[in-house]
Amino acid sequence: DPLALAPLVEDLEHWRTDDPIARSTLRAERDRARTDVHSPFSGRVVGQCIPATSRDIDLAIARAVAAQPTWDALGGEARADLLLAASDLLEENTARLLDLCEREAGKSLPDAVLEVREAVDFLRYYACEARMLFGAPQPLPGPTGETNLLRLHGRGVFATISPWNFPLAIFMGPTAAALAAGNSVLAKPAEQTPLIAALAIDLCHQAGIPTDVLQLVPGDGTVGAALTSDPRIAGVAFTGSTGTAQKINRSLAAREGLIGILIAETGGQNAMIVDSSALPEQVTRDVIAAAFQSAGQRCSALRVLYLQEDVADTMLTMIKGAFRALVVGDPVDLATDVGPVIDEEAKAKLEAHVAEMQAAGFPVTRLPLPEICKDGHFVAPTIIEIGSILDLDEEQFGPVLHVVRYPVGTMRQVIDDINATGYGLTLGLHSRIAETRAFVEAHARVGNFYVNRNQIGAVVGSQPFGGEGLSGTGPKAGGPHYVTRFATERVTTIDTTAAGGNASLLAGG
Ligand code: UN1
Repeated sequence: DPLALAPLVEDLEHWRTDDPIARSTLRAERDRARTDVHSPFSGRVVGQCIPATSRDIDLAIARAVAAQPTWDALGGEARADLLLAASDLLEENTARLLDLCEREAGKSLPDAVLEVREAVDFLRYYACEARMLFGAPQPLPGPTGETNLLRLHGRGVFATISPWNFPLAIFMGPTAAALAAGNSVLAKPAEQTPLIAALAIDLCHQAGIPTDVLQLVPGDGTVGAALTSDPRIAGVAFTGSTGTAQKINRSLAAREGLIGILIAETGGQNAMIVDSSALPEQVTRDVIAAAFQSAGQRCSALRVLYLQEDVADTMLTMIKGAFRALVVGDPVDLATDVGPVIDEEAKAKLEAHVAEMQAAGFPVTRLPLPEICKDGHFVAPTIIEIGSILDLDEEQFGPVLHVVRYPVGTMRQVIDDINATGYGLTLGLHSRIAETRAFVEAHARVGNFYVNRNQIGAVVGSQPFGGEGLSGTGPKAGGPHYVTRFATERVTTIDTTAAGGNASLLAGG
């Protein structure tokens, strides 16, 4: 497939080597290392990827280090212009991006549309931040006879390591933020979704972002490990599992050299609490969306639904009715609600969980899978009734919803149990009682609290997204404190009395 293959192969070419003999050896090596990228729906080959070798990574870092000071010195205005140009090009190429999102990541069309929208929004939001925060220095108050100026600068080279479940939005988001702040970036897409990432990087280069400032480094976990253990990397922005974030943290800490920073957005064990004042139709709609949209493959997705005991039967009957109407199938088909999960490993893990819960005696309801699903990595949407969130040991990243019934008057216990998981990403509440809302808001340790709506689909700029505890380091993506975390602060203090009291002479420029 030339569409999917071209950008990746061509893009990698230019940072290999200028020596023709070494080049042909590398080309041969590289051809041997080619890996196929498969569709999660059909298993067919969508394109190919050539993973970065350790030599590629070494060269890429050297180039990124050399290019960074010029990029930083360009200033926020100029960087914003380039990021905005990139956002326009992404938007113009929506059709190509949607196509890859569906075929490479198995996303449904509505999900793919939102994905492209979010990537464009991230670029524009961080461009505006670059303009506001990385322009003129900020004067700070001080004693008479002194001028103090605060400037923000890039930290150096950032590695952005992104997940397959948002192969464009969360690939572009942290990358755009790091660029906005004046860093050069080595962007490592998820091993399963390098093709859409390659196209996005190509579009950024076409928009004028220099090729040494932004480089694609595709590959598996060994590529990520090579990046995070390199002492020239100033920071890592990672989205993925809590376990991998902990590994990256150790890898950064073990290096001799820069004290690197980690910005991590990780997993969740997200709950929704529904009391007897909630509207059943609204609850049904929001539960179905939050648990099963994107085949449950969002870190924001609903995993454990807490239903107040006295309304639980009614609610569950309605939810199961809507659940049975879900269409599982080809993500390209407009009627499809639930597509495949990303790969065989993800499927096996989810199936093992369902089997284990069944064996433990928890009631399990599953949808039958239609014939069209036979070649793909499909997991039948599943509802499992359990006793408490603490019956679960880890996040299940797929279309599996757990349901708990809680007695009236035990809200404190419910919140304590949710907090006891150690995660703190999203929490939903369906209640029309203001005191209940205030109580949950005061006691739940979560990053994003959603009341009387579903808990997925955070909007850039309006709902900055990210968790606490095991769910991540913050700051929240798409929020006002994000870009500054990618920057260092420098303060210039000038004694204006020593210079004859002429503050303007020194402070200018
Ligand atoms: C993720 O799944 O890695 O709000 C996080 C949402 C998305 C979640 C992204 N922004 O549903």
